[in-house]
Amino acid sequence: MDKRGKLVQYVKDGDTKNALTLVKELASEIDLKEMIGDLTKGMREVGESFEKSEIFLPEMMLASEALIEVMSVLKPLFKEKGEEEEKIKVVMATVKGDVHEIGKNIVSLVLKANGYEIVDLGRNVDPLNIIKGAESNNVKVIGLSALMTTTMPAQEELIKMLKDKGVRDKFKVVVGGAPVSSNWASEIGADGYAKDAFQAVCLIDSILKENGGE
Ligand code: B12
Repeated sequence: MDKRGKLVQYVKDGDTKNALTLVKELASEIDLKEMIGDLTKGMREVGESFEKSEIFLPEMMLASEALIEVMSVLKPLFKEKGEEEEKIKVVMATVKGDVHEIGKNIVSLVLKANGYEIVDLGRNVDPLNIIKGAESNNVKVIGLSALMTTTMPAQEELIKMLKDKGVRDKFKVVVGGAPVSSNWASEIGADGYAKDAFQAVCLIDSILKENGGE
């Protein structure tokens, strides 16, 4: 197994100590995009083992802690673009009832590195608070993460609320998370879906371009 494979394995095993040693060693030679792709895949495999009862909640928690630590080492490698110019603001949140935040945090990091300003509202956020956050920060885009089939409907709920309040046109709503798909996005009337953080940048860039070349 190469070093990248080993890092993913340490994370999956929740072996934070070895994962940290290795990621520090790899940090200068790492392709961030591939690394995050590998780690995301690794964590989905952790989820599959959990589902099959091969591992239990404490192991899933250890793996997520290891990934959070690894991400804190990788974070400084994401350099922010466009320091001076006025940045387009994006609100990011994990929906109500859902505490999964690693994916949202990675999407936020990668968007930041690509010139967006992120207003991170956290996890388990009530749709009304997401709308309030979007309005008060004057954002153009709302990004909603949902990691469970049971919390995906909260993405739909938010879009309905925007419509009911007559402000649907003020925001572009993009959705993501492991169980989310482009079909789901169209079904609930979202403006787009991206399967990972890097595609999220392309998606938001293109939506905003369509919308008047910003
Ligand atoms: C780590 C993890 C946890 C951690 C979360 C820690 C944290 N601080 O975030 C802990 C241990 C706390 C946890 C708890 C639970 N979990 Co959990 N968890 C996972 C696991 C293994 C990995 C998630 C993850 O971090 N992946 C790594 C990141 C990088 O990937 P990602 O989130 O998919 O994000 C990428 C893309 O999806 C995308 N993306 C993400 N968000 C967004 C948003 C936008 C706008 C866009 C464009 C893109 C985008 O970009 C990201 C980066 O490329 C998943 C398995 C899986 N299939 O994902 C289960 C999983 C999601 N959990 C599951 C369950 C059941 C639970 C619990 C209910 C367990 C329990 N009995 O308590 C609780 C949930 C409590 C709650 N109310 O939320 C189930 C959900 C099943 C379902 N109903 O659909 C899963 C699928 C595991 C399984 N197969 O059974 N979990």
